[in-house]
Amino acid sequence: MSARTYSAAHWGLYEVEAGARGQRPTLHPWSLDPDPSPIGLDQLEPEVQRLRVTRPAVRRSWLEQGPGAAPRTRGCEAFVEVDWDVALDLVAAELRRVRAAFGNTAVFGGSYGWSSAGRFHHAQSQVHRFLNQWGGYVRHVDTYSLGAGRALMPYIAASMDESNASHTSWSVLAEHTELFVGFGGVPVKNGQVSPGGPGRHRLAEGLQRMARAGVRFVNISPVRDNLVTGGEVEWIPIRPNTDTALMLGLAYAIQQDNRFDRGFIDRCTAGFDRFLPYLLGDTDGVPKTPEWAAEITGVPADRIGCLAREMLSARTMINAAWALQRAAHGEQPFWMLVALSSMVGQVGLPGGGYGLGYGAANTMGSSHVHMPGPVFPQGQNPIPDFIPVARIADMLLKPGESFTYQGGVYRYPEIRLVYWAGGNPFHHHQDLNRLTDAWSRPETIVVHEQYWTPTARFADIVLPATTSLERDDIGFAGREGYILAMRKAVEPFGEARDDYRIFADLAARLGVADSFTEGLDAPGWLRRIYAENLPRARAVGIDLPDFDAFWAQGVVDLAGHDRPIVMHEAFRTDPDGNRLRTPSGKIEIYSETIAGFGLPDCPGHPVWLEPFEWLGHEKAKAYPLHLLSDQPRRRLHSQLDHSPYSRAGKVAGREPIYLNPADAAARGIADGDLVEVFNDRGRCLAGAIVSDDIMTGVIRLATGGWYDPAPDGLDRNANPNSLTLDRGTSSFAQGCSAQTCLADVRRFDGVAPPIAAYESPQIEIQD
Ligand SMILES: Nc1nc2c(c(=O)[nH]1)N[C@H]1C(S)=C(S)[C@@H](COP(=O)(O)OP(=O)(O)OC[C@H]3O[C@@H](n4cnc5c(=O)[nH]c(N)nc54)[C@H](O)[C@@H]3O)O[C@H]1N2
Ligand SMILES: Nc1nc2c(c(=O)[nH]1)N[C@H]1C(S)=C(S)[C@@H](COP(=O)(O)OP(=O)(O)OC[C@H]3O[C@@H](n4cnc5c(=O)[nH]c(N)nc54)[C@H](O)[C@@H]3O)O[C@H]1N2
Ligand SMILES: [Mo]
Repeated sequence: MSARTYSAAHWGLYEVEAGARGQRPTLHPWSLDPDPSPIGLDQLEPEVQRLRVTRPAVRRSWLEQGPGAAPRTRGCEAFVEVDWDVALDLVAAELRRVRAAFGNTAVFGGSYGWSSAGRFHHAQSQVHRFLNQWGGYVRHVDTYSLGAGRALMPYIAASMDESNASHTSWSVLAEHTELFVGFGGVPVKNGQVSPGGPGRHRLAEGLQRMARAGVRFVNISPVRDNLVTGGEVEWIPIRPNTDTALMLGLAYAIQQDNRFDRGFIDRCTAGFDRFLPYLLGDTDGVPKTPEWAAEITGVPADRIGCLAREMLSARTMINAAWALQRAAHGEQPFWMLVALSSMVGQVGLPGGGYGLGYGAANTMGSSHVHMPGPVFPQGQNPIPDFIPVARIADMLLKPGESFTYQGGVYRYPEIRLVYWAGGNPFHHHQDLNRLTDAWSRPETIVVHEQYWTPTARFADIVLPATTSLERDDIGFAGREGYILAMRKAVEPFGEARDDYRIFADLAARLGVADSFTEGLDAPGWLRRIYAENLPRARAVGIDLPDFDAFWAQGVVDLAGHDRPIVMHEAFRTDPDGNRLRTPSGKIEIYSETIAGFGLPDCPGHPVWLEPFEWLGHEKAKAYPLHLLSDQPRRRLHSQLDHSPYSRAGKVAGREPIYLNPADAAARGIADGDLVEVFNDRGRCLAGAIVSDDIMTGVIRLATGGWYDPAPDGLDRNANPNSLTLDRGTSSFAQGCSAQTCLADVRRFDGVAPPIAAYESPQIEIQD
């Protein structure tokens, strides 16, 4: 067998076996990974490469008539291929023009997206560093993943970065937990992924080990199949977006129980007595009893009361999926979860307390050491303007208007040029019809892409980027227990170039080459960022080999440094000596700071607020199904949707939509039918899977099907964001509310329209 080299993707590490003469290499999962993901093993297949962007391409009207020409034809007009020098000259000239006329605040470079694994060729870091050296840009804050959570949690207990890195290890849960209560399950499909690349996939085994140890599982969720342990799991269906009400009902029952002990509350939390009158109904006349919660959530009151008692009498871990906070008032379920588990009183004990995202990625529950990794420095952005990431359409549609964020009031800048590298907003943003409208406002849109994604098609200038298999890099991910020499496995496709080289060439044209490159080429940067990490690793007790030894070795396995952890253990032991980084140093059940912002949609303690739309809403009469758009099992977001592995999961040629037999029967829909999902925001097609694993009144369509709008507005493919709501979680965090969406489904009886998204756009040769 020939020597293998390594590469990484967000869904795992690969051993790359060189092909025989002229043949492409074969990707094998890392041999030490006990449960590798199949996602991406086929990425070198011709079916995948077929959709690569081969050469720089410019939208015809833009090329012929200049910036701002016919912006509404974006997404449907032909592209003209040009030479690299022509393309780079056009981009440089346009950046210069926009800056001279409108300043750097007219450039949006937020460029949200996961791009690919690798610490140096990280597209967002590349674009941000480039724009920073050139005078700055309008940036984004927070993420689509955790918009509400990231803004809220530093006030309540710990930042999401700190929390993600410090979840109690699976081994501790197996040993100590007696009852695991999951809001939104613990989906093993999501554990395939971690940002930068999982080393050993541990989620399925973590759950199975707990089941074998006799842990009792309760899954409070609109779907059943997102918590599979190999053992018994009690499923409690709940109306989507009502978890906060259920948690309040549980808290009420706990407060009434004579075993409720205020010891932990008094020692380790702040503000319980400001919250209690609300819980009891003294402030609003509505006691948050189990009966009250049952009415809202659909969960029987006696089951709520009973579960509260069970929580008090067992070592209990209470977990919430991140999806709960990607919804209207998404701050509340996370805040209330922390309040509820504080009342149970086991925070900081082995196997007890709360989890925010077991099952959101492979990261949570790791026992691997917390080592900082190599970073490509982004430099300083002199421009103060920003948006909460999911407010992009608002920004483009409402220049000059104000928005609120974490108690401040800010203004949307007027954007003339959008620069995107490593993301797919026509996958990830809500209400794509609204985004299409907003996207027609800027004069120029530049996109670096590997594939002809919907966002590439909606650009004016598309520059072809290499994939991680086409370049050397350093692989690393937080608490994944390795550092990896990612070796180039194949030559770049067509004329694709590394994002770094593209930006270095642009920087040269704009007179900022020296500050962008600091005189280093890509191999020089790999050595530098690796070397800069050595002392940081040493500070946490890890002696890494020097760069040459590392590069020759391929993989440095850090599993020898494993040490299981218990979240908040030190804090619980000595809350004064180990203060949290909240204003009070304690868990804040009431936050003076947030209360001080005076926001009715995010007051000073957790509350139940009606979602913008839900099954209890008037609007449910017209659109009686709640649409959940969860993460796809066969992809990472939209990446590789055109791959054979992703397409093997399609039904009627589209992404599957799950619906309950009763909802299907009422609509004459059978398993395997092509269906149309619709509401007053949009329409898309999908393939029906009729299943008892989803409660009545709820439908589920995973994200990532490549958006394919027909002229009449129908998304011929199946992107749920054709229908979702584009509204901030609250005036506090402004996170995305993707999971707050009513819709309906009907059988599609016409001739199924062909999907254009899996074909390259029309490309012309310059004449
Ligand atoms: N309705 C709904 N919408 C959602 C969600 C939801 O739950 N429901 N979830 C949201 C969440 S949590 C997230 S994180 C977002 C994800 O949204 P994105 O991160 O935007 O999705 P990806 O498909 O990963 O897009 C990454 C893009 O980068 C490109 N790329 C990869 N490597 C490179 C590179 O080296 N250089 C360049 N130039 N490009 C590269 C890929 O081809 C791909 O098109 O979606 C959000 N959208
Ligand atoms: N295979 C794969 N894995 C991924 C990703 C991917 O694209 N593909 N994306 C990664 C990314 S970027 C992120 S941010 C994480 C996201 O991680 P999560 O947000 O946790 O993942 P989701 O799959 O969107 O949702 C988890 C579960 O929450 C349930 N749910 C939704 N709304 C509600 C509700 O109101 N109440 C209750 N009780 N349950 C609800 C859904 O049914 C779903 O099963 O996943 C990561 N993992
Ligand atoms: Mo995410």
